Amino acid sequence: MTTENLEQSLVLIKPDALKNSLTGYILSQFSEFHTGLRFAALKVVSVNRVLAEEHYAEHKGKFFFPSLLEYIRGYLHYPEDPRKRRVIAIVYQGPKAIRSIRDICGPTNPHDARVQRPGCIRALGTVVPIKDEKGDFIGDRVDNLIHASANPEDAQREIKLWFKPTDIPAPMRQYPTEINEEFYYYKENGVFTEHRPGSFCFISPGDLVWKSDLDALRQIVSGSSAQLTANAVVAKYLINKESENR
Ligand code: 3AN
Repeated sequence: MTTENLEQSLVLIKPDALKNSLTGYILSQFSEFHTGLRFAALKVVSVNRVLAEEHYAEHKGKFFFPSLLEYIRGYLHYPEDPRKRRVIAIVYQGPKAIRSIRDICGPTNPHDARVQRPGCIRALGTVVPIKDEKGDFIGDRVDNLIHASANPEDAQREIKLWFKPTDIPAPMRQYPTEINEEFYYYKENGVFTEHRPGSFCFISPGDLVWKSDLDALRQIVSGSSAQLTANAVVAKYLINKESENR
């Protein structure tokens, strides 16, 4: 089978799944033996604020957004222990990967999952009431153990958001890359081509980067409108950098 027949999907094993020791169960549900899926990339991530906000950008402004950020960042399941605030991020590759992974996960809401697809992964999830500052109920938080890309466009956006090209073996990379020729620095939601006090260099000449990231960076530094925000490009370079973690 050529790579054109193969889809990729981003899966996140979320903090509630780690807390309940469901990692092995989830990985066996996706096992290549049953599904034909293969690992293209995998890493343990302490989710920084920028990455959480970019991953869930479509939900910004909804009542559950602040709670969703705290959830994916592990603060809800591990309020006392930063060492345990992690997700496992995986790129799977395989035939019809997006549909087959979503089927194994089941519906977004665990209550629906238990009724509609007993035995799916999310049937093991929970629904938790969210209260406002006065203690009044404002809606539910959905702790559904796992994230899986919903369609090919989301998969591409999410894989490029969480992973650098060099996190994925070259024969498995599905999106265009380019060799960068500039120094790019980041500080407080902005990118620059010269060092400024307090900034850090996130890519250097010779680094292999996603072409779409480089297109966006060139547009951002020249002041024109870009397809991606600086934060959407930089989020993956902040992963597991302690100082950027809150
Ligand atoms: P899915 O994860 O099934 O693709 P999305 O992308 O609509 O679902 O939602 C992303 C995450 O946002 C969900 N996994 C869930 O944690 C949370 N979420 C979505 N819709 C709601 C809702 N109506 N109430 C509370 N949380 C929600």
